[in-house]
Amino acid sequence: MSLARQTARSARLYHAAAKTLRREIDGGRFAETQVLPGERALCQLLKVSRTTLRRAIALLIAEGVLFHRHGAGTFIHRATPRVDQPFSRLTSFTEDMRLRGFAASARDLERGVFLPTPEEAMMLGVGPNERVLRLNRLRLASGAPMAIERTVAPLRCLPDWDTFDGSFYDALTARGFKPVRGLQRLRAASLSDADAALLGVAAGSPALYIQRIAYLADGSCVEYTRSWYRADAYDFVSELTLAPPHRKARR
Ligand code: 16G
Repeated sequence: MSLARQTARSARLYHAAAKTLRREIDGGRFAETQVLPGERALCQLLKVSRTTLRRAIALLIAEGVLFHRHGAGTFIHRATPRVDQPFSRLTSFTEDMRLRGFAASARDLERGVFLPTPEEAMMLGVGPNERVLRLNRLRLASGAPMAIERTVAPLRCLPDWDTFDGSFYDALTARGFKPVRGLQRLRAASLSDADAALLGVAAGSPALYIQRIAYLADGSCVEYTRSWYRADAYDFVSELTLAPPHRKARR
């Protein structure tokens, strides 16, 4: 192979490796840590040689995706996105993040089919013997952990619960179960040690705890979700209007 062709081939290889590594970072593969894994693990993951990996890393450092701290290793540059979230629109996490230019992703913490707890049955309006899907996920925006969502939904709305990927709302909509109305309440909470670790913040950090019940057009309930949003990443914003004036009752 001529020298020019060899150089072009190696450039293609490390650009492709850099692209894959960036996609993995955005998809949340290394969400729980800021330190990039060691060379050996990365070579295995990307199926490239050390030389290609080092060049890919150099490229991502030049692009500001990674940074090097002398003596400490290579780190992922992860500015926590700060998001203004309207409080009165029924949107999905994926949609919210897309609108703000972030790539939404999810990491399953638990996914399975269960009988509902009495609280879940009550919230969903299902009988104690109707099976429900339980879906607990860490939600990420361009690789940065933003929220933990614990969802239950009637299994009949998502019978292929074990194979769907990506947006829960998109999956429901594609199966004819589009959520069209929701009820939501929010309060302050502090994160448990385990949830704080998943979100990459100190134990006991504040969170916005949100409960959402969403309904289908026929009035039946399609999800009951409890979410813990990082308090340092979210501002919930709502529009205020004057209450309609009270009318005097006619005699
Ligand atoms: C939002 C909802 C959550 C819903 C999820 C679906 C809040 C507080 N919660 O995060 O109830 O299950 O979106 O997102 O807004 P997905 O379609 O991206 O999976």
